[in-house]
Amino acid sequence: MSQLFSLEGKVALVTGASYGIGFAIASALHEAGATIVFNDINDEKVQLGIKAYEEKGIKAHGYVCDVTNEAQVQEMVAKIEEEVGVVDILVNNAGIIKRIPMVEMTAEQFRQVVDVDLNAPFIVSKAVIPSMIKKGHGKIINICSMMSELGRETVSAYAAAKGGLKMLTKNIASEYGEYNIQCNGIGPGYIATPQTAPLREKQPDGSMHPFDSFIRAKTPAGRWGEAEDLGGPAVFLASDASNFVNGHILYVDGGILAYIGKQP
Ligand code: NAP
Ligand code: GCO
Repeated sequence: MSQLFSLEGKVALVTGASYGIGFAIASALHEAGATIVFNDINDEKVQLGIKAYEEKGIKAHGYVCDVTNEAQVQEMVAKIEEEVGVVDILVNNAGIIKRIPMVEMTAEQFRQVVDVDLNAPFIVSKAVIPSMIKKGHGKIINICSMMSELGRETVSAYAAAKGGLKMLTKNIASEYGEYNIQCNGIGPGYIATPQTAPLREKQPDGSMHPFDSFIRAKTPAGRWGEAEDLGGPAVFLASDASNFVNGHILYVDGGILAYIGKQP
């Protein structure tokens, strides 16, 4: 059974993985035996990431690449194939959010979010699939969100992108399943990372942020998720243990989607 979850001999590319959820997922994939490749948008962040991986005993291969830029992505994937090996596992993790009331959001701001959160997973998946087909197998994991299923105030662009990412996941699964490529999603709940730090900041009087209290009441687990909570699900979807799982969004949310919420 342990062999089913082994990633020995596999090359895993995790986008935007200098820290946060991507870093935690890459660390878990390494523990299962994968060789880790990651990118970030500038060399400073890539170097910070390489150092952080080294501190965990992981020799990660870092590349500077803006995942919204198709030429940069194609060049990065070609370099990875030359310097490390063909990408067996792709985790489309890089993402941004802009919390702005929709009627105050500019079209450019909307486009920026969709560009990173939806267009980029298309661009990077398109870059790695041909070699996966040649190799006869591949795993693509798209990091979706609660907002792939639910909306809330101020996150219109993000929800539209993550909803689209859910359907892109299902379409890649449909179009490339015959080549033994499985494409699935992970839908994290509310995870304590830099992206959600503004939602957890203590109030001036030292009290909890209202959103912090709200999420704890909406989560049966009664807590925010840790990035490390996503490692096991990622190893499962990256391994042979999930070879007949395709087009599925695995929600790792402490039960938020199942729960009406604690009575105040
Ligand atoms: P984060 O802390 O903001 O990290 C995002 C990462 O993506 C950073 O390393 C960032 O690099 C990178 N990135 C952004 N734009 C990029 C681009 N154009 N090219 C390359 N890298 C880029 O976010 P996180 O909380 O770890 O979230 C990671 C993923 O999980 C995102 O897709 C997010 O939507 C999703 N997610 C998060 C939560 C949560 O509660 N935290 C829940 C569900 C889903 P820089 O630092 O250089 O900008
Ligand atoms: C927000 C949060 C969420 C989380 C995550 C939940 O402002 O509501 O940032 O969007 O990041 O996507 O799954």
